[in-house]
Amino acid sequence: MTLFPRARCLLLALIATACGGGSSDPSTPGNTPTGSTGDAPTLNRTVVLQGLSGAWDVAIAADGAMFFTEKCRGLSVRRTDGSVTRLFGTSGSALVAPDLQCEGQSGMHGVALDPAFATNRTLYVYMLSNLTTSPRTNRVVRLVVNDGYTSASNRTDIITDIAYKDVGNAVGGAGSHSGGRIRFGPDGFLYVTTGDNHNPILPQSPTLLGGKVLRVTTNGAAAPGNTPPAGFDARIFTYGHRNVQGITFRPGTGQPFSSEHGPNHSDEVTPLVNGGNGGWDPKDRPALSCPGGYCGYAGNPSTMPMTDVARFPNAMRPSWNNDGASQGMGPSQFLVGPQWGAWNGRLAVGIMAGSRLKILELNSEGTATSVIDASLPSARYRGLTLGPDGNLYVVTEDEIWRVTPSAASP
Ligand SMILES: [Ca+2]
Repeated sequence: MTLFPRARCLLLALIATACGGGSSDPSTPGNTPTGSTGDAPTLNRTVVLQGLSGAWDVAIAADGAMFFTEKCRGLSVRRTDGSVTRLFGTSGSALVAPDLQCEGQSGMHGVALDPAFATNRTLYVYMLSNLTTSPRTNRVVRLVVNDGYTSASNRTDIITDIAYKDVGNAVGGAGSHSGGRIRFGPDGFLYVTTGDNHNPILPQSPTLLGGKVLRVTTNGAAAPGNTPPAGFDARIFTYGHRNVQGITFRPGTGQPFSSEHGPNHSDEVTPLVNGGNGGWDPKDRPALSCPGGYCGYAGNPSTMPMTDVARFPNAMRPSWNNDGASQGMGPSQFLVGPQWGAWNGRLAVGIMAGSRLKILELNSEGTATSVIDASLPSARYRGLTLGPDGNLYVVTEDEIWRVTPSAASP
């Protein structure tokens, strides 16, 4: 492992494509291992869309059509000729969703294409809806888009009971911690990430769907093979999460990895295990002062850990946490294909408040052994998707980029 002093790193940034972060032992919580820079691919960035408002996620069809969401507007599509149609959302959309709500962190979030999209034209979005009141809920909605990408139809709400923070309180406003990334795994099932709503009981609740990763069929039913503990909702794949903003699948093994915010410390990337507990439990901490009973912001990595191995000795261990501080970890996406050179198989993680893209090298257990910053502009890295063209699509608040790699010469 090569360590570069900061000044040299800045200089090298002019000619190389990535620079190392911190240093020291990756096995020690709070430390960031440093990667080498010499074998990174060259990254060419194209701004595909700009002037967006609260852009959140993107999905690319095999023919190049680009679906994207904006939190307070809904789902749109950019055709390959560059023209854009608002498909599903607020007034002005081809299919209006009068129940779509936009509040705090919540609104229209993830978008995913059905594995058979090319033939069934089916896709899915995650959104806050007021169809269920007191409290409102987050939903997963299935849609069909026509061949010309000009209209959406056949709305079917396949999950209607994902917890939502309906009322603000001392620790945050309504709409906080809604999760919202949706991705199909290589097993053909839809993984749905949710958040804890600042509700102390949600992450460890066996029946409430906040603070979870769900694994469901295209009808929203529990996927066969889920193994949550007895008494749990059968749609639950993993539980004990805080606010999962990213999920991606390791090439080769297909293991899902999550990425989620920490409470002012300990953003986490976690290799998920079917039925596993992420170890987040922000309740019943008598030593802490917990407004509304939510201890999530009250402690430190020892007194309010993101992964409480004292309470839950078998909790899933994170493969990496972010410097002991929270910098707003958002989406994650494995990079796949020879065009990525030495980064083929590495994990890209978007950092929002920290405004950068991290590239993690993982060992066979999924533990990060190298972490570097990609040489890309500062931005809120809100969404990441690998397109069928092998390029990385990046969603910031107001733009979508296509990042095309060129592998370094051997
Ligand atoms: Ca955890």
